[in-house]
Amino acid sequence: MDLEAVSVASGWPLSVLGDASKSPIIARDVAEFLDFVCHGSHARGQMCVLAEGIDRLNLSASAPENLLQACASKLSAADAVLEAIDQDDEGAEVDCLDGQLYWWPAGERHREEVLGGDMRSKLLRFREFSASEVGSYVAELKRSRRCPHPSSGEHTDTLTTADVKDLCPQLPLFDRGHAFVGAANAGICLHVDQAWWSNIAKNFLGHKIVAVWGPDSDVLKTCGGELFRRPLSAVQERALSTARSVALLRPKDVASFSGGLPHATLVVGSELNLTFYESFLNWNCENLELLLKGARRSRDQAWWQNNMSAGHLKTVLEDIRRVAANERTRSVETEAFWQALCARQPDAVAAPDPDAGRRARGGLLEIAHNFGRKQDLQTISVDVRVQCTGNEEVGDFETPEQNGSAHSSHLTQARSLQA
Ligand SMILES: O=C(O)CCC(=O)C(=O)O
Ligand SMILES: [Fe+2]
Repeated sequence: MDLEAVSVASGWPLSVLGDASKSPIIARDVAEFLDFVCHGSHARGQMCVLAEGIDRLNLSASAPENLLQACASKLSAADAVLEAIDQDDEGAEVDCLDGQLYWWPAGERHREEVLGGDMRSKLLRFREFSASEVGSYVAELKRSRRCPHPSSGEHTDTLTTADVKDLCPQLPLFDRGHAFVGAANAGICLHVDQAWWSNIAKNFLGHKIVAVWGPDSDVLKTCGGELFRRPLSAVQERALSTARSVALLRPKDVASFSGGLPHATLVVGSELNLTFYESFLNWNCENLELLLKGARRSRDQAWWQNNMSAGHLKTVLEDIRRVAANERTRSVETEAFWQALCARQPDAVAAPDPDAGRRARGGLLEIAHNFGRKQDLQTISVDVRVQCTGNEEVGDFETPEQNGSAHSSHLTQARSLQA
C-alpha cells in the first residue's frame, strides 16, 4: 500500500502520513533497533521501526500457526479468533484464549465492549447480533491460563514462543504481552497505557498506522477514547497534525514507542491485521521518569488515561527496584538509573523494603570490587541506604539474588488491566 492509498482508506491526511518530521527512525539493522529498545529515550514520542523486523529478528515462527492462518483466511477479527479457538478443540496449539472484544456502532468514534463470559461466548454473541459491516477489534489476546514459557520457563500467558525480550540483555521490566486482531477501520482508540512504559509492536499480518504524541500534548483532552477513522473530525485532523511520530507498519515490520504517551492506531488495507505487543522499561532515565510520572497521576479518570491500581503499581515498582539493584553494577547507565530510581520513587507507592539497604550494599561491594575503589565504599553505601530506605542498619554482604521469573506474573496482571 502506498501512502496515498492509506490516506484515502483511513482519512488520515497525506500531509500527516508523508510529513518527514513525523516519520519514525528507520533502523538500518537489528543492532540499531535493539539499541533503541535497550538504551534509547522513548519519552518524547520517538518511534523506531525495523522494516521486515519479524524475519530479521528471527521471530517468524514465534506466533501460533493456526492463529496466523485463521487471520490470513478470514475477513473479520471475530471470525478469525473464533476459528483459532475452535481449532484448538481439535488439539491445535492455541490453548483456550482470552481477551477483550470491542466494536463500533456505525458513525461512532467511541467503542463498545462485549462483556461477560469467556472469549468464545463473547465472539459468538457478537457474531449473532452484529451485521457483517460492524468492525470488531480483539485486544489483549492471550492464553486464558499461564503456562511455562518454552525457553525461559517463566509463567506467562503470551501466545508467542520467542520475543524481542529473548534478544535483549536484562532490562528493568519486560512483559511478553499479547496480541491485537482487527480489520480495516478498527484499531485502538487514542489513549495512554495504564503503566507508562515502552512497547514493541510486532506487526505479523496486514497494515496498521500508528500515531504517537509528545508528553506536552493535550490530545487526550480533545480526542481521548476516540477511534481515528474516516471521516475524521476537524479536531482529530488538527490533533494528528500535532503528532510527534506517525508510521505505517507493513506486514512483518517491528516498531518500538512508549505506551506512556498518547497513541492511537488504525488498521488499513484488505487483509486482517495481527500485531503482537511486548512491554518493557529500559535503562534510559527519561523513560523511568515517564513511568514514575505516570505512577503519580490520579487513578479516577476515564479509561483512556486511567491508572493501574495502587497494588499493581507497587508490585511493578518493586520489580523495577529488584532488577535495578541487581544490574546497576554493569554500566554507568544502570548506575544512573538506580540513582534516579532511589531519588524519584513517589511517596504514594514507595513500599518499605527492609532488604533494599542490604541489596544496595551488595551492589556497591561489586562496584568496589570491579573498579578497585574499596576505600569509597563506606561513604557511598551510607548515601544509598539513606536514599533508598532511610534504614541505618548495616547488614552483611549478600550477593544480589538473580532476577527470577516471578516478577513477570505481577506484570502480566498489571498489563492485563491496561486499556
Ligand atoms: O492497536 C494497537 O496496535 C495498539 C495497542 C496498544 O495501544 C496497547 O497495547 O496498549
Ligand atoms: Fe496502548
